[in-house]
Amino acid sequence: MKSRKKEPRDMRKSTKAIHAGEAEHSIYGEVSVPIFQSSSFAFPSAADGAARFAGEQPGYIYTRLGNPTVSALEENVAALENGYAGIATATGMAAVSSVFIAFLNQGDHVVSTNCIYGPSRIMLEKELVRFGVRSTFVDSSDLSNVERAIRPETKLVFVESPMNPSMSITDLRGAGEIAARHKLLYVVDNTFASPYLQRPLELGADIVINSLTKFINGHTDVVGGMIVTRTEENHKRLKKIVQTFGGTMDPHQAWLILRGVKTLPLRIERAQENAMKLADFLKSHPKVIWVSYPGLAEHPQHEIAKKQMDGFGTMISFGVKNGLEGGITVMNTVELITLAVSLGGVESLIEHPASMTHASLPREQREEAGILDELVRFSVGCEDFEDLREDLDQALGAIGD
Ligand code: LCS
Repeated sequence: MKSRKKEPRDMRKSTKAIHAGEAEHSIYGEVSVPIFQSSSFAFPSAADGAARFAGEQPGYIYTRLGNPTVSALEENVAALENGYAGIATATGMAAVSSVFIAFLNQGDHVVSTNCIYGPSRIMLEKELVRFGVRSTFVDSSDLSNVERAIRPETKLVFVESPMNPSMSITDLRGAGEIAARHKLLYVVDNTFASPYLQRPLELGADIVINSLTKFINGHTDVVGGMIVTRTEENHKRLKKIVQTFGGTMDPHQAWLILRGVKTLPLRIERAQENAMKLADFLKSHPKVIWVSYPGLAEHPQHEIAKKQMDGFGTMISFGVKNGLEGGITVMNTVELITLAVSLGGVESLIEHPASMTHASLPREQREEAGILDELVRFSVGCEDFEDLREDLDQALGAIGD
């Protein structure tokens, strides 16, 4: 293959999604990055082996420590996020746990968004507390709550925006300014937007996490995670932790995700167009009480979303009449739209956070985070808008008056 003049970092984002990470030089001129399905890599000599272990010579050693197919995906997502480098992990949760393990010590304190993916909150609140790490959960859509929660022992600020599942937005640059003023590590979970729509590292984040299971892979067939840092120092620390604790990615998994990421821009553009039209449709539906979609002018953080995102995304939350019962009716009545957790795939999925993804949280915490019984979470896919509208309409029609 001819070497390209343009570095991936200098490409525009759709070009990055397709080309970043592809091998610059290949033996056979293969266009698709191959699956290097090998757990170990031979050294030309004992001296080369020693030099690779010492980090003095490039080259692979062992797949838990690094693999060419996995590296290609890491380069791709790091380019999309405009970061220093990426570290692929087995799942999104492996990315979240690796960041906490790498940077939190006994006695440290975390300030986190209160409306985050349920297991991320459980990790902080129930597991890391065993190691002496305390956390405070606040509504970070109001930055004064973040500022007020900071203590002398605070080490890290953890933000998810848009929030899962309320779709509230945090001013990412503003949160970054607070973190920087207090010299705190600022970590953003970018899963709900993806780097195609939002790049937290450009807004002051030190570290960005993505569950690749969602938009980046986009086909609801693989799990995976990625950590991208702004600095080499944080990258090195995290790399050591991920390699040592072992939550690394398999090459076949990486190859499938590389295949998915190439169409990230196309998928998001299409699904986002559907989402805007469906949010308008839901807003005027008699069985719907409220709709939370950042693209609606009445969304409380619509202006911030406009400023920090390149589009409003494909996730909609809405409240239906008759509370829990109404939500269950919708979920049992949809035909085309699939009742399943997860999000960001080509197919539309619907779920009920209070009884599914966020059921592990006590009711009081759920309600404080806006996760009401009536809340239905809708991941809009790439189907035809009219088919989705008809399906939603018949399912909402089944809710009693
Ligand atoms: N961060 C966010 C914001 C997520 O939504 C999820 C998964 C994760 C991290 C963890 O990623 P995983 O380990 O599953 O790759 N969210 C899910 C959800 O809302 N429904 O099903 C999974």
